[in-house]
Amino acid sequence: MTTKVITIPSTPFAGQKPGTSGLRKKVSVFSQPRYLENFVQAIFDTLSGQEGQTLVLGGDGRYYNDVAIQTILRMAAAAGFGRVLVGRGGILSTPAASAVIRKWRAFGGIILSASHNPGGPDGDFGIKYNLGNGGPANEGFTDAVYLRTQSIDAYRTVETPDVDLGRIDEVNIGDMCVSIIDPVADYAELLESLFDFDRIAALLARPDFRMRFDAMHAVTGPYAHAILEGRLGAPAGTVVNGTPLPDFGDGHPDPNPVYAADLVAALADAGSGLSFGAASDGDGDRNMIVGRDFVVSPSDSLAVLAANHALIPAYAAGLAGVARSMPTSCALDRVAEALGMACYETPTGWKYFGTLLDAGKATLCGEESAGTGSNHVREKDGLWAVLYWLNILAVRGELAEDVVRDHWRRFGRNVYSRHDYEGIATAAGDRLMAELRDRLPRLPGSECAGLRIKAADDFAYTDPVDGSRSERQGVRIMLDDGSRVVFRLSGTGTEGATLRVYLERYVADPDRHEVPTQEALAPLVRLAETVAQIASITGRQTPDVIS
Ligand code: VG1
Ligand code: CO
Repeated sequence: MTTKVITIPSTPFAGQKPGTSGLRKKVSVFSQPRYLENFVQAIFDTLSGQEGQTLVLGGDGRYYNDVAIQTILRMAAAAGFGRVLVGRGGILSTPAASAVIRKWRAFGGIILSASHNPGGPDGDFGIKYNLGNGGPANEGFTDAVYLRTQSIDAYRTVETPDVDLGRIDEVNIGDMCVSIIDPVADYAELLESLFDFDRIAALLARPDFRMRFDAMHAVTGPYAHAILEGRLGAPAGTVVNGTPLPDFGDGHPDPNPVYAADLVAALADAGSGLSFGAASDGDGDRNMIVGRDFVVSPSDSLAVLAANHALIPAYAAGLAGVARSMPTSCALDRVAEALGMACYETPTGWKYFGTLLDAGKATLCGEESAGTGSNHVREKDGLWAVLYWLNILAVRGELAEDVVRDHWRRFGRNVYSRHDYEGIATAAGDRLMAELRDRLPRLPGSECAGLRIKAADDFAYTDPVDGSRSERQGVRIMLDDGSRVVFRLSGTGTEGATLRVYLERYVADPDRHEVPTQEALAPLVRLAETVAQIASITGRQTPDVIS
């Protein structure tokens, strides 16, 4: 059965430029006629050789997911794909989509998500394309898509009723088969192959160990229910907020101490009886790890995972190397040095880890923004990180806070924090960065807020595998004692600009490891303010989110 392809004339929209992780805009922008269609057509026009191939399609279930999926199914049929694997209900977490692409050797995938950004009619929507390796398309591809959106004059689709995505099934749109798959099964099977599920199950069965996983009303709910409470036998109720809602229950599905304050408070309350807490974000690729009255810094978490790799079945034979994004703390570098492993430093965003993972240069990767992952997929993976932690705790017989404190004793502590100034005027953000960049040549050797600056630059990266170059990836200010302040503008926001200030200071002395983070970093905060003139340029005295 063939269905007639129809060509609908269109004209370009300005600003369809993918950021750190795909194109993210307000729902009101995405739902304009032809907006989504133009972008999807630009992706398909940038591809070649997709005829008869398989596309993976799914999203985090946010508002507009259902509408967008039907549009993309029609356009995929018009573009000549042979098959689309779509998660039941249109659901696929970002790491699960990556796992499905890899397992079924798909040509690529489209993931609908704005990650941790709020959802609902007034919230955000997003879309990104992943390649056949399961990872986000590289900058070369996203630049080409953007270029195409600027000259697009039509999109192609077919006329067909909506596909019922509510049950596992196979239906045809013209010659293209739509396979509606269980969104959890392939992913759960993959995780089970990496970790010691028996030991984790034994830990979860102990009466003195109680865990809470907060799915934040976002996509990990069904995954966490199936894996933690299903396969691993954790008591019912371990997973909270486990039903994905289109507006995330009006919440902000960003697992940090501000937006996951309930979880942090529960773990700080001795009366709760909880010993371990975890959370994930809108699309399931981020993780938060919480001990008793102890929030594990994501940078520390990455370093702990690397240092304990020998305890995990999948990584016991050794890690090829590790990688972190530039603003992520250097705690990982200390582990790599001690264990004699290569450590790579990439720009912000998971797409830069893909070549290192594909080339077998890195096994574990991570970012300060609560994303960690490995070569099992090509995305960061929230539940993977949680299971990795549980596996460590099960083998070591310790709690998360003890594991981290022990890590600090062994490697020293990289005290770390990120300060976000959200929703500042775009012009103010641009001016702040431009003035900082202008000042760069004069900073080395100078003194600022009582601290001597050793070096300062704008981070640039040459991919060691494919030689591609990425410039202007963040201003770094380095001090003599290894402390750093990094400035960059977010590439995932949809309103104004968000300034991120990353602060790091190394503390070797074990007697000073318990110093409160913000207190230890106060001199660097003063330096950041002075050198970047944050208050006078942005009008903000304090950050909106401290993580
Ligand atoms: C942020 C994080 C970055 C992460 C990106 C996507 O980007 O800082 O580390 O890779 O979000 O994560 P930015 O440009 O806003 O700083 V997710 O979970 O939103 O896909
Ligand atoms: Co995310």
